[in-house]
Amino acid sequence: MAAEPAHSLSRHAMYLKFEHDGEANSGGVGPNRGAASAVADGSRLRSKASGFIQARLSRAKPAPVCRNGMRRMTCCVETPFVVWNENRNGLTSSTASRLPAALASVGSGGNSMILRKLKSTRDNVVVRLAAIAAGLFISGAAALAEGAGEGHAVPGQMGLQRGTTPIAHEMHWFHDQLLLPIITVVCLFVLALLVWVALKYNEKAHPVPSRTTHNSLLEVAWTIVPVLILVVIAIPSFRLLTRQLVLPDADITMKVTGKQWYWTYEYPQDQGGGFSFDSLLKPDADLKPGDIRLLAVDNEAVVPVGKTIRVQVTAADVIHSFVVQSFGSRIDAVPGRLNETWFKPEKEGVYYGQCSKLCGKDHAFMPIAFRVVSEQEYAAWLADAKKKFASTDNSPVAVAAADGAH
Ligand SMILES: [Cu+2]
Repeated sequence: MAAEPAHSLSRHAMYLKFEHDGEANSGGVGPNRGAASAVADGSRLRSKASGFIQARLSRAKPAPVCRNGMRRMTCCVETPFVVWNENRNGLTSSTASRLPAALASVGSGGNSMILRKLKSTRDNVVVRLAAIAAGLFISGAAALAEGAGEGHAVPGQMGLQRGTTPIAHEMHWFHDQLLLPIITVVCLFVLALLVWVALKYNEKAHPVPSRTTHNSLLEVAWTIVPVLILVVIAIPSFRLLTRQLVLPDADITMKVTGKQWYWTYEYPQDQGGGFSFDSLLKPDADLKPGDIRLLAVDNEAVVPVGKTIRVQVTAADVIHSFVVQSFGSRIDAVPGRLNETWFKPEKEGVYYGQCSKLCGKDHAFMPIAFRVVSEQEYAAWLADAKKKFASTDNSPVAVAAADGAH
C-alpha cells in the first residue's frame, strides 16, 4: 500500500477507512464496531473504502455520517483540514511524504498512528496560519511605524501621519494604544467564535441541534462587557475632545476663511500682522523641486515653532472644513459662524492639510499649508509679508472676537 500513488483518492480512502469502516461493515447502522476487524485486514479495508469513494463520487449515496461520537473534533473536522490542505498545496509539502506512510500503517494495524499523523498535519496547518497572521501583524506594525510622513502622507502609508502637537500625540495614543488593540481583540474573539461554531456545530459534526435558548449568565455578560468597553473608550475620548475644543491662552491668533476653492489667511494687526492673503493650489506647471503635487500652495501660512496658535475659522460661501492632520486640528468652516481650533507645533517643517467637507467641484484642490519656522524667521517673514501683502488689503485686520469670549 505504501507504493500506491498518494493522490487525493488515496487520502480520501484513508479517511473513509479510518472513520467510517463501522458503517461499511454494518450496512450503515449501528456503532463503530467494525474498527477492530479493519485494523486486522488492510486489503479488505481498501476495497471497502474504494466502494465508499465510488459511492461518494457518483453521488448515489449521501455523504457518510460520522458515528464516532459527535463531540470528537478529530472525526469530522480534522480530515477535511487534511484534504483541504493537500488540495491547496498539491503534494509538494512534507505532508505528502507522510501520507503514504500513514496509508501503509493501515495494513499493519496503525489506526492510532494515522490519528497521530492527522493531528500533526492539523498542527502544521495551525502553525502555518499562525505564521501568516504573525507575518501580517509584523508587516502592518512596520508599515505603521515607517509609513508616517512628516507633515504629509506618503505612498503606501498605513496609520496616521506623524503628530507634531500635544493634541496630535494624544490622538495617536488614543488610536494606536487604545482603539486599535480593543478592535483587534474584539475582531479576533468574534472570528474565533465564528470558526468554533462553524467547525463544531455544523450539520455533519453536530447533527442533533441543541435546544438551549437562554443562558442568563451569558446574556448578562454580553450586555455588560460591551458597555464596559464603551466606557473605557469614552473616558479618554471625552477628555481629548475637551482638550481640543477648550482653547488655551494663545500666543498668536489668526483667521482662516474657506472659499471656493482656496483659503484666505489673515494675520490681525494687533497680533503683529495687519494683512491677509489668499493661498491657492500650485498648478503642476509651477511645481519646483521639493514641492508636493496637489499639496503645495503659492502662499503658505507661517507660524513660529513652540507657540500656541489659535485659529479662527469661517467660510465665505459654502461649508468647508479646516483639517491639518499632523496638528490634530479639525474644525468646520461655516459661513456666518466663527469656529476656533488651536495647535502648538513642536517641530519646524511644512505641514499640509485639506478641506474635509465636500464643498464643490474643486473641493479636492484647496490644500492647507503651514510652514513652522523659528521665531526669528517668523519675525522676518512677518516684516516681508507686511510689504508683500499690504497692497492686497488696506483695511486693518483685527481679531474678530475678544479673548476668552468663546
Ligand atoms: Cu472646501
